[in-house]
Amino acid sequence: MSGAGCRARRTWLKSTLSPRVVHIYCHVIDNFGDVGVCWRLARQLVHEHGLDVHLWVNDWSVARQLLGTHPAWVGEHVTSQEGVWLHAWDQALANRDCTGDVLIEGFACEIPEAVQQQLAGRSLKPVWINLEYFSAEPWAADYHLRSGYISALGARRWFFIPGVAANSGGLIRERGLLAERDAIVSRQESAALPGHVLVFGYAHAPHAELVDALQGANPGRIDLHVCGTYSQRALPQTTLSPGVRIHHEPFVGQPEFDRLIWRSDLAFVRGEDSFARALWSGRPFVWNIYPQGELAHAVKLQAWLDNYLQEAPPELRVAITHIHLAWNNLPGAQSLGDSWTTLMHLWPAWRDHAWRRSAEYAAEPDLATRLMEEIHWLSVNK
Ligand code: TRH
Repeated sequence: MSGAGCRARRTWLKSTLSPRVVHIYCHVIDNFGDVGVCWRLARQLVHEHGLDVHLWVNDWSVARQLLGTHPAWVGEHVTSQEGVWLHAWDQALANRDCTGDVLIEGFACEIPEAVQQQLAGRSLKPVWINLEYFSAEPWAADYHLRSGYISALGARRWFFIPGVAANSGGLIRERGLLAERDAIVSRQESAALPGHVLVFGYAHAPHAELVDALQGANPGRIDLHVCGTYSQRALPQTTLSPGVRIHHEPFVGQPEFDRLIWRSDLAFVRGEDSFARALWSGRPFVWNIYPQGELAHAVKLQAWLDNYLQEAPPELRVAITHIHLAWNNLPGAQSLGDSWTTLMHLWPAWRDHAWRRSAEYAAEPDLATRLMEEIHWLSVNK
C-alpha cells in the first residue's frame, strides 16, 4: 500500500475504532476524593475530548456537594450535568449496555454485577481501565499500563496510575486551568509573608499546634480559611488566638475551591485531589496525605517529597520535609512551630520553588491526554 493509502487506512481505522462512549464507575469509600477525581475526569473527557461520558456513583449524597446541586433523577434514573450522564450505581441493568467503548473503574472499585455480566457476554470487549490512586513511588511508574487478564470475564484490564514521572499517568489538569489561575492571581501578588492560609485537613493533623505556630512566628495578622468538617471541628470559629482569625468556609463547587486556593498564600490540603489542585496553584502547600495501614502513606509521602524537592535549596528541602512530617503526625517529626519558623525565614525561596515546580509539572501532558492516547492505542491494538 502507498504511503497515502496507508495514512488513509490509518485515519479510517482511527475513526472507526475511535472510542465514543465511556462509562466511569466510582464507589465512594469516604470523603470526597474518589468522586472528586472521577467527576473532574468525566467533565474533562466530555469538554476536551468530545466523548459521551456516563458516571456511575454509589453514593450521590457525597457527590452532590461537589456538583453543587442534587442531581434530579428523571425517567430511568439518569440525568445530565455539564454534559456528563449521571447514574445511580444500582441502576446498572443487564438489559442496557453499561460498558461502552471504554470502561473506567475508579480506584479498583468492583464494577456492578450486571456490568460484569455484560462484559463477559461481549465478544468485542471495551478498553477496560483501572484508574488507580496517585503515587510517585518508583513501583507505580513500573506498574502503570500493565494489564491483567480476568479469565472469569474473558477480558483484560489495564492499570492506569497517576503520578509525576514521564512514564506515569500524570495528573488531572484542565486545559484552561493555568490561564484562568493567572487571570485571577499572579505570582507577583503573593504576599511577603503568608497572610491568608487555607486549611483542609484530616482530624489527626495537629491543628492547634498550627495556630500556635502561626501566631508565634508572623508579626501581622493571619486569616485561616478552614474547609471541611474535620478541620472545622478542630478549629472552631470561636478559637481565640491573637493574630490569627478563623473563617469557616462553606463547601463550594470544585472551580470555586480552586479559586479559594489561588487566593491563599499557602494551602494545607489533603487526600488526592486537593493536593493536585494546590500543586497547580503554584503556591506553597503542605500535604496531609490520606492515612493508610502500616504507615504505607509515609513511604508514599516521602516518594512525592523526593520528587517535588529535587533541586530545592538544601535548607528548604529539610524544612519542607519537616513540616510534612509534623502535619502528618509521622515518626521523626520535629515540632510544627520549629519548621514554621524556619519556613518563614525561607518564605521567598518556598514561594519560588512552588511556582517553578508547578510550571515544570505543567509542561508535561495531563492525565486525560495520556489516558486518551492509551485508549486510542488500545482500541486499535488490544
Ligand atoms: O476528601 P478527601 O479526603 O478524599 C480522599 C482522598 O481522595 C483519598 O486518597 C481517598 O482514598 C479517600 O478520599 C477515600 O480529599 P481530596 O482528595 O482532596 O478530595 C476533596 C475533594 O473535594 C476535591 O475534589 C476538592 C473538593 N472540594 C470542593 O469541591 N469544595 C470544597 O469546598 C472542598 C473543601 C473540597
